[in-house]
Amino acid sequence: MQVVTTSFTNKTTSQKSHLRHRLTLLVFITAALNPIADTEKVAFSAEKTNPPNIVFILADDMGYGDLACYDRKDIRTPHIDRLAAQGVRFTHHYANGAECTPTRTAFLTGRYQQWVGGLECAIGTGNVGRYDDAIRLRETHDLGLPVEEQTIVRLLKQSGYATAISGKWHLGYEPKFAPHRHGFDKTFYCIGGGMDYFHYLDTIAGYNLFQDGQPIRREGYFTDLMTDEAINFVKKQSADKPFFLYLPYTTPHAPFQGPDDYTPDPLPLDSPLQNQSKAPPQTYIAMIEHMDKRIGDMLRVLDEKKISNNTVIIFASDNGGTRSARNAPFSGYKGQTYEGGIRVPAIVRWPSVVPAGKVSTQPCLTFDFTASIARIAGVQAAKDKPFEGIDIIDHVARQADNIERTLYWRKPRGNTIWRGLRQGRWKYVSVSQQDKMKEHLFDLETDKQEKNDLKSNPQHSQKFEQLKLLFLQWEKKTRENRRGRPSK
Ligand SMILES: [Ca+2]
Repeated sequence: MQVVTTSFTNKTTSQKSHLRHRLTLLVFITAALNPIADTEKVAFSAEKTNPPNIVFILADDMGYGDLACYDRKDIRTPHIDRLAAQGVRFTHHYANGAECTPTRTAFLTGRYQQWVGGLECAIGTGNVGRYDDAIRLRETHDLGLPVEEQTIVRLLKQSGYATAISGKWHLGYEPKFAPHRHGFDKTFYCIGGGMDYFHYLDTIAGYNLFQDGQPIRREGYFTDLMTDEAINFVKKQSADKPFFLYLPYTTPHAPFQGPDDYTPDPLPLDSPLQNQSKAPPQTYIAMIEHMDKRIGDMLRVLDEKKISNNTVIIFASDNGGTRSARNAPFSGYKGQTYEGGIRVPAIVRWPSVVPAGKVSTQPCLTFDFTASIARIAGVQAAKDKPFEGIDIIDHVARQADNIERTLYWRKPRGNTIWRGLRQGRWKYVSVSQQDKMKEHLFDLETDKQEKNDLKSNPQHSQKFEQLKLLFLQWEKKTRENRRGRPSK
């Protein structure tokens, strides 16, 4: 029987020893009284000497229906599927943002990305994707995640975790935003939103591969390089110190290059493979299958080190899929607040705490994992920057009933602003372009595809007005303190 912590606090050696005896006793008593109580009931009454390791794996632009365990028939993802079989798979999980940067901001800060300012849409090279706040911040070289922001990584490091990122950063090009300034002990990353997988150049031919803020030369397919770095980090960890590994893959983000698609010269900037909407289907599949294979290598290392039972693995995607993805059964794409742009796969495996083979229908967001990680590690947010998510891992570990929540999305890009709000079965969606605005009310329970707009239906017009008002109140609240706003 495995027993794990849910309320770790720093303990002295004698306290740990005492706890170990208490724990052993508790396990035997519980097992004797109830032979089937081998998971959540025991788990949440016991403590363990060490908090678990945490691995957060993020796919990039993976659609809701892009994995075999999410019903994609033409792809093989046995290792991610195994995580789902051994843990909980979420069917109502959402990315905090409809694009890369915002979701990463929300995950690391544990709060709506809107509070930070400038990071509500992907940071692009040149002026790609910018909007008012982001343009102002770029002009003063302030477009990125400021080191003054609270991150879960720094909190984990301060509490004794070894911390590493291997993968995609995308939270600022300026050196002052580099991940080693945010609490990561070890860093290996591509700095931008998408790059040639073999030559590490982005769409303006900027060099993207970095370590601790410095460009670094490597050879190989980026999915392999980052997994190898991560595996080396895990192999070096000692049993007496927990680790947090942030593993944000660039897969299956454009450009579309599989592991066997090496070319001596960099991909031309006008190559059709740079177009995120037009992936050759077999290349797209090869990219995901290779990521899955390498995740399998990581899982094997955890097994070899005999730490799988004490390692929480979280897998999610940073936003909905592009037109190259399978977003079924939803409509809409990356960048939009229709379900296809924000609802994504998510899986948690934590043997003996999180029940195996379960499916959760609890609506949840990326930053719920931040709240869970904080609780698991016994760290707390500053009073003036509380985490805004719920402890979703505790929720599924307890097999608690679904709770009603109100979830918000907002994504400006140029002059276009996408808005979204979900409350229970109801969804408010709007998109505005300067003075033009389209608004909708959908009932997700009967209309997953968001095709049947109910805002003008007299039976539901009150619900529409109520959700719209809620959204406007939230928008106003988050807008007032944002960086990048003109001073009053
Ligand atoms: Ca993305």
